[in-house]
Amino acid sequence: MWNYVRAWFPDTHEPSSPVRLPHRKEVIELTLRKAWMLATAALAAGTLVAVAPVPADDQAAATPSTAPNIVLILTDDQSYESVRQMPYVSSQDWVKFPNAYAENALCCPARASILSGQYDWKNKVVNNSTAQRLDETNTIATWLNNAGYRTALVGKYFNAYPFGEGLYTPPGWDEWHAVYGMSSYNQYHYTINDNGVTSRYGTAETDYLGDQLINRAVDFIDAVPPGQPLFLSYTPTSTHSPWIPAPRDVGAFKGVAMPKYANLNEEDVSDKPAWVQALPLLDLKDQNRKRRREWTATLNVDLAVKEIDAALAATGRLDNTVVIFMTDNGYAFGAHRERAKRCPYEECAHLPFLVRYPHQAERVNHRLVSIVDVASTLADIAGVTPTIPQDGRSLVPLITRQKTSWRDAILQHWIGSTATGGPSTSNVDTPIPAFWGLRTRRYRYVELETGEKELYDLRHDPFEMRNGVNDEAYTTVVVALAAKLDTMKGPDMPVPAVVITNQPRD
Ligand SMILES: [Ca+2]
Ligand SMILES: [Ca+2]
Repeated sequence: MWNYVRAWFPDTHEPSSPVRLPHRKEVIELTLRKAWMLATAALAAGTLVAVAPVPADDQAAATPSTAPNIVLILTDDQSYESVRQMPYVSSQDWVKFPNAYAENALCCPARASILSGQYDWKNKVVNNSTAQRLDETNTIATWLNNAGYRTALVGKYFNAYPFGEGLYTPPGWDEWHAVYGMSSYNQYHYTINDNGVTSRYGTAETDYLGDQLINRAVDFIDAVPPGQPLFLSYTPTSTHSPWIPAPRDVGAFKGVAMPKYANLNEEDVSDKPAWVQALPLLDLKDQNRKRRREWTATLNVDLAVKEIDAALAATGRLDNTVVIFMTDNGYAFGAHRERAKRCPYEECAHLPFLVRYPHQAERVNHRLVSIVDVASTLADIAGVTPTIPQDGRSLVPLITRQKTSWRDAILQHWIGSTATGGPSTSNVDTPIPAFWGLRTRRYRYVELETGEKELYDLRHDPFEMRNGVNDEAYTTVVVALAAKLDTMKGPDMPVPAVVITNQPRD
């Protein structure tokens, strides 16, 4: 993978220059392409006339909406610790949820759970080959759009979008700026669908995808009529392999030592399931190089948050906007010898999860948050009721310090995979058997389809080095967690069958 990346971009990213985050006007001037601007302006004009609830001339007479604006920053494969490397995000006051987890730590299932508020086996998106199963007519986009929100998706939708279906925009989205499939990870040489008009970009510095997405997000915010609440789903891909940073960020972490976590290349895996025991030791220098690239590529998302905030401030919306910053799944970078994601362990399932909410001071909330909570939370903020059953719960009571009961465990699930037949250089094709798991404040408990089980006491073993499922000291704990898992799974779980053939690289 590394050699592939280096060979593909032999010159663009060689120079080392100091980090400099330009003001958004500078970014716009640097990156906006005239042809794209003209096409979008024409489209936007037509679209606005068609869907704006109030004619432009009558806007002054309209009653301004008090519904909060909502910005969902959804990064891709971002490792938990890398958020600390984002200077602007780190400088903001957030309600921080340090115990947030994906149910299924993979792109499409995670994104479908965010859109639907349902577990993967309920919304039927159980891996990256099944995103077309999502009912796109019933998502946070349709709920908020029906409630009067002007909605936009800017970035990645699903890995295989548009599924061979052409230039379609899913229901509920007024503005649609979705990158096409696998091309979206490269940051150059990608195709993007702007409201039905596709553009193909090349290798010029101004083509850098992250900057192009920033421009689209800012343009969207600028164009929403005053008085109409907005919902922006900003879904960049620079934090995903092959971790291509913006030209201005290259070299930002040169010479910086990478963390040495205890579970990197876990030496004794005799306590682990067979799938982990089958993993070879990784080249940690290579893993560190990738982690450093991830940190560097993350800086463009940091810039995006800053520019989106600037646009919200310039349009008078900042004080009435909820911002959620999160990722769809984590990334292992060699923890337990795993290179990527989907694993049940912390590095795969643990999500950065930050909320900036009007009139709420910075603080930490340690409650257990699941990725399925996002949809109910956005609906609650918008004052609408989801029209499909929700597996998640609104986080608003936690954010606004209301007393409420809360869950004591997060459900985890993976449908299982064999070798995918993908590119031999793929770093995501580790075969991982199906499993169900729980994450409580203290424990992780996993049951695999192989019959293997795992228990980690995170209070004493935060790096999950010692599987204690057969330790007599934990017998009572295991019995209780097994019963809890049965309860949370429900009495019957018709997990949709999956035939995995040429699963899209994720
Ligand atoms: Ca992902
Ligand atoms: Ca071990």
